Amino acid sequence: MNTFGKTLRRSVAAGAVALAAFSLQPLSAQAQPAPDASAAPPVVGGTRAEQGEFPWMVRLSMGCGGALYSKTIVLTAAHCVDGSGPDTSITATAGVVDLQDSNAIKVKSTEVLQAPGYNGTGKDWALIKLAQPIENVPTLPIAESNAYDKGEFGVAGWGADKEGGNQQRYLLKATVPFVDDGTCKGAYPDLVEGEEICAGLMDTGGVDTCQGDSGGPMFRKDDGGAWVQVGIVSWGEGCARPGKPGVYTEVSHFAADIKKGADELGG
Ligand code: 4AZ
Repeated sequence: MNTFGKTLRRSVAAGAVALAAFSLQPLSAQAQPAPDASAAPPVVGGTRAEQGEFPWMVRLSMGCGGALYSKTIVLTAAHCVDGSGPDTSITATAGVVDLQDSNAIKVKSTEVLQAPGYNGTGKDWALIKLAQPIENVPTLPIAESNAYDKGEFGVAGWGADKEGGNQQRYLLKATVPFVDDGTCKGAYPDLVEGEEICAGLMDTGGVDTCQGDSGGPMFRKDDGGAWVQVGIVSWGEGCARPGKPGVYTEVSHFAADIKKGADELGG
C-alpha cells in the first residue's frame, strides 16, 4: 500500500500497513546513515529492543502501535481507529518484545475515544479503554509542556523495517533527531505546525518509523531521567527518505485533551 506516496493517517487502518508500530528503522540499504558510531544508533535495518526496555509499548490488533497511558488506557493515533464509542474489536498485546512470547498480556478493548474534531488532518490521537487493567507494567507519562519537544527521540514498533517491508515479530527501536517546524513545513506544506512535530535525518534519511508503527509513541528522557511521551507516530512520505522526516502528533499540544478524554473513559 501506498509504498510510494504520502502515507496518510488512514493508511494504517486501510491495509497492509497495518501492523503496528513503527518500526523505525532504517529503511533501505541505500539510504543508510554513515557508520558513525557517535551519531544515531546503528539502526540500519533497525535494532531489537531488549525485553523490558520500553515496557509501556503496546501492539494493537488492527496493526498499530500504542503506549500504555494508564493500566486501562492505551494512547494511539486517531487514524488507527474507526471513531468513538463502544468497541470490543481491538486486542492490545503488552509486556513483551516478541509478539509470539507465551508471556504476552492480551487484553480486549471496551471503548474507543477518537480525538474530538478529527477529520484526517492533525489531531491524530485516540484512547482505547481496556476490559481489564494491565498490572505490573509501567505506564508512559505524556509531555505536558513543549519543554521536551527538542533533541533526540526514541521510537519503537513492530511495523515495517523498510518501505513496503513486512511487519515485525520483534520490537525494533531507533533514535531520530527533532526537525524544526520550518524545515518540516518545507518538506510537507500540509504540516499542521501547532499539532505536529517532526523527526528524522533530513540529509541522509535511513532511520524512521514506517507502516504499522502508527499510533506508537515517540519518547525521550525528561530532566529527571524518566521517559516521557512527546509524539505519536502519524505519517510521512514513504519511510526514511532523505528530506522526508516522520511526522508525529505533538502530544504536549493535546495533553489537556488527552487527560480529559482519559477521565471520561474512567481513567
Ligand atoms: C504508517 O503508515 C506510517 N515514515 C508511519 C510512519 C511513517 C510513514 C507511514 C513515517 O504507519
